[in-house]
Amino acid sequence: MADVTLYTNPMSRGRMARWMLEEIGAPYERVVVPYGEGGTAAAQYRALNPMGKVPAIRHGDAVVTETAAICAYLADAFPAAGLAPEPAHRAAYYRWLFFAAGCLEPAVTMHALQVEISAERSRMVGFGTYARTLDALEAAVSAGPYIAGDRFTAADVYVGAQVTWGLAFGSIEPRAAFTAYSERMAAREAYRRATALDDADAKEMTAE
Ligand SMILES: N[C@@H](CCC(=O)N[C@@H](CS)C(=O)NCC(=O)O)C(=O)O
Repeated sequence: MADVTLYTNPMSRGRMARWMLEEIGAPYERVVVPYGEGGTAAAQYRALNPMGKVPAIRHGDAVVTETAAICAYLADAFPAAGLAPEPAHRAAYYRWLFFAAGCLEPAVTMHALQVEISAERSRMVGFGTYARTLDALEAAVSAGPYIAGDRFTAADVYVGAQVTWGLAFGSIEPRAAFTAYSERMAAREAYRRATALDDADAKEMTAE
C-alpha cells in the first residue's frame, strides 16, 4: 500500500498536487472524488476536508488540505526529492508560495469573475489589485529560471500551475515573462506525466 493517498478530481486544483507527487517520485494512491453528493459533499469526505474541496492528501496519520500546503508538506516529508531549499534559505520560497496562495489566486479568480477592485478599496484587499499582483509576479518570474532561486522547488509547482492555467483560461495576461516561465515548467517530465494521468481520469469520468 502506498504511503500517500491523494484525493482529487481531474478537473480541479488536484492537478497541482498530482504534479507535486510526480515530482516527488514516491508511490501514491489516487482516489477520484466526484463533485457534490457522494463525493466532495459526502460526510466521509467532509471528515477529511470540512471545506468539501479537493485536493486533500493523507500521509500516515497526517491529513493535509490546501494545495499550497500540500506542496510544501510533501517537499518536507520527502526531502530526498530536493524540492524545498534548506531552512535557512527559504525566504523567497515562502514568500512566493504564500504570495501565490494569498494574492495571486484570489486576484486571478476575482478577475475571472469580473470583480475589479477600485484604487480606494484596494487598501483593504490583501492582493491590492489584479494589475499590481501581476506586476509583482512578472518581476518574480523574470528574476531567474525559478521562482525561489536557481533551483526548481515546490513553489514552482504551485506558481507554475497557476500561471499555466491562468494563461490557458485567459485569466492571466499573456505577458512574455509568464509565457516563458510557463513553458519552462510545462516542459518538466513530472508535469507531463501528471497531466497525462489526469487527462486519462477526466476521460474516464466523462465516459461514465
Ligand atoms: N483553497 C483550496 C481550493 C480548492 C478548490 O477550490 N477546489 C475546488 C476544485 S478546483 C473544489 O473542490 N470544488 C468543489 C466544491 O466547492 O464543491 C486549495 O487551494 O486547495
